[in-house]
Parts: sequence; C-alpha cells; structure tokens
Amino acid sequence: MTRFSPTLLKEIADERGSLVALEGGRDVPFEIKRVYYVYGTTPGVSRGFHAHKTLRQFLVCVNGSCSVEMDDGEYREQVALDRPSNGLYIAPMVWHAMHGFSSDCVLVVLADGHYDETDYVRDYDEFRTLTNRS
Ligand code: T46
Repeated sequence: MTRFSPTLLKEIADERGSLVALEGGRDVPFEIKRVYYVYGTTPGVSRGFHAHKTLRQFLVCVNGSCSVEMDDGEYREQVALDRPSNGLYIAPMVWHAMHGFSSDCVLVVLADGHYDETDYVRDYDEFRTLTNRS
C-alpha cells in the first residue's frame, strides 16, 4: 500500500462478462456532479499538469491503460491504471499528470463539481507555495 494506491473496485462477473458499478458516496468517496472522459489521445502526449484547489476526482481507465503521476508536494508516485476494476482518487491539491496513454485508452473521470477554470492551479511553483513546501 502506498500513499496513492488505486482502489480495487468490486467486479460482478458471470458467464456473460463483467460489470462494475460506481455509486457516489459509496464506491466513490463523494457525490458525483460531473463525468467526463479522455480518449483518442495523440501518441506520446501527456495531459493534466495541474492540481485542483477544491475539486475531488476519481479516475477509471475503462479501456486500455495510462499512468498517473501524483504529487502532493511532499511525495511523488506513478500509479498505473490498466484495468476497469481499478479506480484512483485524486484529492484536492494533488498535482497530477497522465502519461503513457495506450491508443485504446478511455479514461473516465468522475468529479464532485462542475467545470471551473478558477479551481485549477496550473503553475507548479504556485502549487508548491500553496502546499507550503516550496
Ligand atoms: C483533470 C484531468 C484528470 C471543459 O470544458 N469541461 C470539462 O469538464 C473539462 C474537464 C475540460 N473542459 C475543457 C477545458 C479545456 O479547454 O476541455 C479542454 C481540455 O481540458 P484540460 O486541458 O484541462 O484537460 P486535461 O486532460 O489536461 O485535464 C483533465 C481535466 O481538465 C482535469 O480537471 O484533473 O483531466
């Protein structure tokens, strides 16, 4: 177990295949207000490179794989998301960047707030100042 370990989601599998259910406040540690997904990424690109001041998010790679670099200003770790039964919680003020997208990657993100550009911290020095670890 590390600081940013993915959550193992319950798979309901039978002879027809598998199903994972994500319920806000149960499987996901907040009520879900927004869902978006990233797919068709250009080969070799990375995305993200920001923290959120208050937004909480939960990432699931429902197809393919990618890795997520997580950094809380004190500790940094790469987390692999390579199966639909793994979810990654991203708390506020965790700098994150997604790398190594497979060509078939579909990354679904659940969030507890609507899109708000003012909630982003996109400058790493500002992030370090805000986390008081500059
Ligand atoms: C995050 C990581 C995991 C919207 O209009 N509505 C939305 O809900 C989102 C998420 C984005 N946008 C617009 C804003 C930009 O013009 O879509 C464009 C691409 O967004 P961005 O460059 O922020 O995408 P990523 O992949 O770098 O980051 C996204 C989320 O924005 C971010 O909150 O944590 O995925």
